[in-house]
Amino acid sequence: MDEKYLITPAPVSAPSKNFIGLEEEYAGFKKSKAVIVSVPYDKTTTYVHGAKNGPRAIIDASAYLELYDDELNQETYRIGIHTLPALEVENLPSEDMIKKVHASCAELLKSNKFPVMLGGEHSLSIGAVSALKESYANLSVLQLDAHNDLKNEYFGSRLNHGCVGRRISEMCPLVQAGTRSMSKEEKDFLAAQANGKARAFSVYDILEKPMWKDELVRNLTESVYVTIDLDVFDPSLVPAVGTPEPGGIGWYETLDLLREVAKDKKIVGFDVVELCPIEAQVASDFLAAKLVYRLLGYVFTNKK
Ligand SMILES: [Mn+2]
Repeated sequence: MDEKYLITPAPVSAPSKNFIGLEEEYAGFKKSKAVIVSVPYDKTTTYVHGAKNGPRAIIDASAYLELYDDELNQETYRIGIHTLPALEVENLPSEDMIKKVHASCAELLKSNKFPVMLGGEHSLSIGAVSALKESYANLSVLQLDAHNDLKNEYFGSRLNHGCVGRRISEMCPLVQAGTRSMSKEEKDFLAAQANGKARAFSVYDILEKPMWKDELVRNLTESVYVTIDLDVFDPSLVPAVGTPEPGGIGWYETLDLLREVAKDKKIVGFDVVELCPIEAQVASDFLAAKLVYRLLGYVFTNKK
């Protein structure tokens, strides 16, 4: 075969530094309601490395999204979406990365901005949640993830991506969905939480309990931070993650859940994490970008 057919074509235009390629009119900080914070970090990754390239890939892919959202019949970008330069965290120890995320998030909340964090590995959520907790006393967290991440310590660190759920549950109520992989320690921790701070709706609940979504929403408080580990999706849909798990949920199921939560609760920020881009496999990057834009749409529907 002619060699040229084996080469991935380069994108036709240079990628924008702004999410969804927005022009300054809608991307300036002052007028923007939402702000994108990139956290290119993957120091505690345990399987496939490369999540530090996730934020860049999401922003690059977002340039190819339609500005008009055909599900919501609205042009969500009109709320203003500012894209900050990526946080300089790549070589920091986890605790310093988390401190930087906390500071950035707290700063945005002070300016009345809606924070959207792009990962990077999941531990960044600890910094975001701790900042939001200072502004919203009645905060709870919805975690979409294949993994419960409830280990007290993993590979010698309490701030490993496998511990993020556990750390969040120490700050506020935690509700998980789409989980399908845990250790015995995590199982025991969850079982001891009958009236406690962590609740998981596994893929088995989703498959077997028709009312799982209502129950999930009831377990959330009024203000909700959403953290989406992209491995919650089935790996046939999103193969570009560091720790793929078979049997994940689909695009429409995920949107149904997020739409419902956005309708009933006040979503006060979210993150999309663990994208570990695979060269020439842009479907994962594009899904992540579209998910960010759609979720912003749900949050700001009729609130333009
Ligand atoms: Mn995960």
